Amino acid sequence: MPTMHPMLEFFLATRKQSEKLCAPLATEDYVVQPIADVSPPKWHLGHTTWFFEEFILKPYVKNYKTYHEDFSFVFNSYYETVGKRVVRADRGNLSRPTVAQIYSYREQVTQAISTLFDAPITEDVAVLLEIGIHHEKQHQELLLTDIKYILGNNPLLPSYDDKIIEYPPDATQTEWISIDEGVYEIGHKGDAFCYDNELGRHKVYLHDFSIRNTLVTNGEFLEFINDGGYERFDLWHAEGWDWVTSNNIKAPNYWHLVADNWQYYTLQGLQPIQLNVPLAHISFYEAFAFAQWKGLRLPTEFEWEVANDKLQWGSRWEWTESAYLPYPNYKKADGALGEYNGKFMVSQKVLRGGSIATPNNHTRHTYRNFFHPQLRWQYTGLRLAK
Ligand code: AVJ
Ligand code: FE
Repeated sequence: MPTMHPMLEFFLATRKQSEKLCAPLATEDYVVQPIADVSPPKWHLGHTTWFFEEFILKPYVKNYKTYHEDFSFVFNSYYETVGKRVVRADRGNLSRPTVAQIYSYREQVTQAISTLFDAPITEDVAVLLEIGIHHEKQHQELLLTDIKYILGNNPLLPSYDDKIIEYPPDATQTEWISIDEGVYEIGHKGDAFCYDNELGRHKVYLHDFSIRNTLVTNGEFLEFINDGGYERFDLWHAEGWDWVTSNNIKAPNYWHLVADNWQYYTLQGLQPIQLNVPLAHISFYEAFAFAQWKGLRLPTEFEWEVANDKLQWGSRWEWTESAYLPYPNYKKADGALGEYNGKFMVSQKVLRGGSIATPNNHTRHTYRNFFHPQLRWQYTGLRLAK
């Protein structure tokens, strides 16, 4: 029997994993969109499929028959190059196409991509396939965090799956790592896959700094809460303080005060908070205010990348002090895929690391995640620097 092409194997495993993440869901869970940032699980399943259909099957397969003419309108996320689309906040109104239709769409597209491997695949197709697979992996993280938001905002706080460990304790003792001033190289090196926003390796000068090897824990953040951190305007940015007061923020997302004790919604349902585990679900504003309260600061994305091999990381996306900007030699790709990352390089913060929701081998020490500062439905935490 001939062995399977490694890229086909990677593709099929990735397709399967998205469906596995949805296996614990009831049909009703697939449909709702509690806030605009959270997409219905069925939309993720369709959108990741559309990506392969739009960017590979339509342009490269002669006589490919599109699954449904409306699906580009329904599942295009933000590609102006491709055309009109459902506004993001309306994704929860898509009771049609049905979940069953979307699974059948997945099947047709998975099959059509597999068929491409009957002949040697071209370099163009290989490049697009690699992006498509990594794209689906990014959506697997969003799928899980969106599922958590959907179930965690259902008044019954249902559990999703008992096996996921969302709050793994750090394996090491807390220490401060000192790094000497100097000129360091930043950015991706080598032939392995990375996104365009990591490219353009370049030099950055850093002053002497220290960075903690471990993440800030729930216990440490609880001290901030108990010390009135959410009531002290002096710790916050003006924007952050407006956010706290207008949204009546008193704790990280998913924290509930139950009979004077803090509990949090987890994928296993409501549980008492554990103190010695990395904090999650905070905004950039909260990360900053906490560091202010400590008399310390957040690392920049460059400090994080340079110190990376001495850090315990990977369970949380870590807010950095860095704005999400292009590297000096950043080049946008031509066409629709130029819209993938580049057009978001304004008004967002860089997060480094990864999270318990990140698929295996998906992140790396040069990976740049990015979100607006008020968002906290991802597994966002923080690390201190000075
Ligand atoms: C890198 C997580 C900010 O959520 O838009 C998904 C990932 N890019 N489809 C996002 C992404 C294209 C992206 N983040
Ligand atoms: Fe996407």
